Amino acid sequence: MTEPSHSDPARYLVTAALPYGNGPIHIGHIAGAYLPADICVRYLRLSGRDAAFICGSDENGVAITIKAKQQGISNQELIDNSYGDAVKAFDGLGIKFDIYGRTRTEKHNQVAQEFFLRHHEQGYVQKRSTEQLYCPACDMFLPDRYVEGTCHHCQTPGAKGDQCESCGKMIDATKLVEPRCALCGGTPEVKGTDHWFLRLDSFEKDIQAYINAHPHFRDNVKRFSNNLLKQGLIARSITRDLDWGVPLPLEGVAGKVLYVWFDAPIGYITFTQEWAAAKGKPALWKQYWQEPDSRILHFIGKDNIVFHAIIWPAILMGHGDYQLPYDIVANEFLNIKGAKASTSRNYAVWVNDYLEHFSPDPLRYYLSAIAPEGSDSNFTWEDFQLRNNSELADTLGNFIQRNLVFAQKYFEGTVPEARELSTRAKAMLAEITTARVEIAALLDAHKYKAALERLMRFAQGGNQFLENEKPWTTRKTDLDRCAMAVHIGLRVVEALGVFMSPFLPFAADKLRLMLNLPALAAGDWHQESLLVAGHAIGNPEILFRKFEDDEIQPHAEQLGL
Ligand code: B3M
Ligand code: ZN
Repeated sequence: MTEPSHSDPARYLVTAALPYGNGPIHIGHIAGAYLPADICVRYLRLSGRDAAFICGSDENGVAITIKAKQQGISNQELIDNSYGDAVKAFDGLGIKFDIYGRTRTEKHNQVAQEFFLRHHEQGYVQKRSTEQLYCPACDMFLPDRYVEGTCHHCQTPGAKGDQCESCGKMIDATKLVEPRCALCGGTPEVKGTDHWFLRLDSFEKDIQAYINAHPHFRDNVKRFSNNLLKQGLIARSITRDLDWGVPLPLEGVAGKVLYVWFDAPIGYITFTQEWAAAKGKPALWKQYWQEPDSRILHFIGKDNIVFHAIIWPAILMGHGDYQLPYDIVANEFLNIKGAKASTSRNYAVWVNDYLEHFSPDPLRYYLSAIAPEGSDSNFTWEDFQLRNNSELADTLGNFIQRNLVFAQKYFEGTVPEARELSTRAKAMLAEITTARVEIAALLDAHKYKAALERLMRFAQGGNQFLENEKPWTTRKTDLDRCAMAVHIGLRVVEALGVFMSPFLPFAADKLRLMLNLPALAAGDWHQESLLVAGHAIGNPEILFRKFEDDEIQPHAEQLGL
């Protein structure tokens, strides 16, 4: 294992976990992976770094076939519906991938099969005969979590085939007493079938070295990975008996496909290739994946840690031509009103429902403010309303508004001249520089919640400055002093517009128009102020409005509980 380079890389490849194509996107998904990834990419670009942002839908696997059957539609219909919902949700929230691909393509099959064959040739996968529960009525081998029965350790009935909730022990599904198919209630039988196992044990030392060489991983990733490594890695089956997946590229294996968690992360590569091809530079993807001066960042929810920190690096190592992920940014869960979100119980806040009633920035703000970075966090509609009204509208929006209106009303819509700076004004200008540096450091460290807090502290400092300088008073007593205060206030507004743009891109764009400044471009994080005395500003508009109780109430009630 070579040590990763910590010097500034030539380019970044940022991915967000591929949403599973069996249902709509809810705000837990957004807080867990997509929003922090989007903020990261927006910030990287704004600070002058090159970043490709890759995502797409994960469309193989048994869970899709089961959900489609339950809904009485075809697998294809289900994944098409999910794809449409996801594209709309991400677009509406301003989460802007460079590509949003799909894993059900011939191209992806080829990329995934090439990975499998590499591993196969080098002896990293091994064929083994196994015994599994097969449901004759459903005509399928049952995944462990679709079998129920009495636990063979503690005799508690109603145990699922992977783990017993009563005694906590791992269950061998074929040993369940009186097993039942969770799909049809029928009695499954034990049947022999061959599978191909990825020899994770042969990568154990290298994976441990990899984790050790990345001390910047978040604690949850390190803890989880080290824990698994301590128990020892064992070979895992990477094939399934199913007709919905990437066909196993070997002779005489009809009906076998790759396990979805083997092909899904390879989707990151497939989509990068498709993105590069669409740009007319078909070899460009290699720079991002294969050259050591690139940095690969994966944003995921905590339930995906094992796949990204252990299995995926093993898949990449076994292939040999690829860089390993530089960082795996895993978030904890976002609960809804204290309870775990659940798609099957329809207990969630669906993004496209939200977008029918509200604009995207308030949700981006709130989900960043309560980001589940170090521990689970909690969404409630009441808190969403409160923080929107008191922080976004009052602290941030009102400060911006006051300065712009003042300039419009008393300085003919131009930036007034600051002839002589008060001590407070000098301190405020210094704070612009300090905030810029500190927010950047937090964003570079993927501490999005703290970065937003720092930004809000900066806005509060601006409010305080105005309160102290009282331009509404000095307007009548000392016009030069008043002009100076408004000048500095507008400089703070301008800086806020830059700092908030990764979090609140829609409002930031609007603010640039209101300041009559060109749209933000790559590298502008470090831009010198463009607000020279005499610069004509545009028309001030309300950036963030408050939410009334009766707009919020119906949503809160709909969640019930
Ligand atoms: N589709 C997320 C999930 O279903 C999974 C992520 C794949 S990332 C390669 O939990
Ligand atoms: Zn069945």
